[in-house]
Amino acid sequence: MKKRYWNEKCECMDRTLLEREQSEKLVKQVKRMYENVELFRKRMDELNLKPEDIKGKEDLSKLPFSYKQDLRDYYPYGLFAIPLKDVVRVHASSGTTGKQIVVGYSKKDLDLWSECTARAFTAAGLDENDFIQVSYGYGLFTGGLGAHDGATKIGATVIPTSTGNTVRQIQTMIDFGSTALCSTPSYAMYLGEAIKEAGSKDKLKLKAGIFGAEPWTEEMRKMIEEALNLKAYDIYGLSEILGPGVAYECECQKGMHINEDAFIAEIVDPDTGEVLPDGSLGELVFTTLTKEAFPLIRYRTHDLARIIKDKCECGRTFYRMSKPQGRSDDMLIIRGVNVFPSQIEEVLLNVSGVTPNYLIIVDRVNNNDTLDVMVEMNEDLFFDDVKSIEKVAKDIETKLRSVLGIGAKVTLVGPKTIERSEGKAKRVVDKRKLH
Ligand code: DLL
Repeated sequence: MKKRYWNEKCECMDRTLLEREQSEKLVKQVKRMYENVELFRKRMDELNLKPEDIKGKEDLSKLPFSYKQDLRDYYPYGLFAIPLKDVVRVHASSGTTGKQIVVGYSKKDLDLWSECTARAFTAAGLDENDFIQVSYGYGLFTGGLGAHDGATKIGATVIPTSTGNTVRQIQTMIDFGSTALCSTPSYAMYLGEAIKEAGSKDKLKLKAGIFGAEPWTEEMRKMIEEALNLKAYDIYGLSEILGPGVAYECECQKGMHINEDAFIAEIVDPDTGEVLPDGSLGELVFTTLTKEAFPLIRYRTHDLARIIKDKCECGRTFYRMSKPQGRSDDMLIIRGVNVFPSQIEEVLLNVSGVTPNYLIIVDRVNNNDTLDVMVEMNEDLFFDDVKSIEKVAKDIETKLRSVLGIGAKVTLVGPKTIERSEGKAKRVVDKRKLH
């Protein structure tokens, strides 16, 4: 029978037991960090807190938050909790703004990481018979090597293509018989377009795709599934906490199970930091329970999501997180109104004649914010008459106004004119920052 779980004992553990274990791990982690991480000790002292004051999970909210800025201030190794000789790997992330940050892993941390991604692959129905093509970037970005080690752990054959060279990616996929693809959802869309153009969809053997590293909608899932003829699974993670594999989707696809034996998730109000009631949408905060080299307590991710505590039909007892609905720091304030790129994407995905390739351009003209959205037409609309094209543009403008509450100017552009990304897609140009 096909294996449904990579680690049933852990993934389906009785919650009382799981939470007791989380508490025990938290107590140890706090003590270890107090002894070894200067910034953490300083923050605890400022709050008049001693490690002994933390007796379990129930005391979590007493602990200080940690922030991306801390990683910048203590760059490169100032937050590492073990001697550098025991660090066996570093990864880095630059994000779209600011100085890069560095994170590190001990041997045990790498084991934990591959354990987490192995669970994700197994949940997507993959095993040692599969050929997993890893088209996330290899290098300092955690996507490539993170997926690679998990795929190796389940005994699958890894095809480490990394990003780029789309023609060769597709050739490899066909010739080597890839049964699974790991990439950003935007690159999966791009591969889908190229495959359609080459007329090679029926040569594919793909059955599953494990996509993450950027926000994507349910509508995009359908498009990718159709273009690549596979079932698309979401995977979540961030360099600071682990990389891919912090949370993963099971076959029910109603949120991503958080690897709670290794991480505790909380949802807080992004402005006040207050822990929000169950089911609220707010900022995800993670605490690592067992990581050795680079542990973090109450790390503010800026990702906006909900925690789902209902029982999942798959049998896993780990709580789930909803798809992140954007980042609190991605929010654009346009003429005083809060706008998330994901709101615009959702509107576009529900209009026929256009593709989800778009660019949001925000500027300030005569002290007034302007919002322009460039959207690519599909071939059908492109060859239609001007009147039909204008009608679609007006239709999108009306829908955007009703969803966002402010007006936007929509320009429809020809197919394939908006630059494609092989990694995370760049959807927003905020020219106000350049003035
Ligand atoms: O993107 C790690 C990763 C690689 C995850 C491959 C999944 C697959 P960073 O470059 O540090 O790490 O970026 C982390 O990306 O805080 C989210 O804002 C976003 N993100 C990651 N996964 C998802 C997802 C990797 N499934 C940041 N849905 C996070 C939405 C995601 N956003």
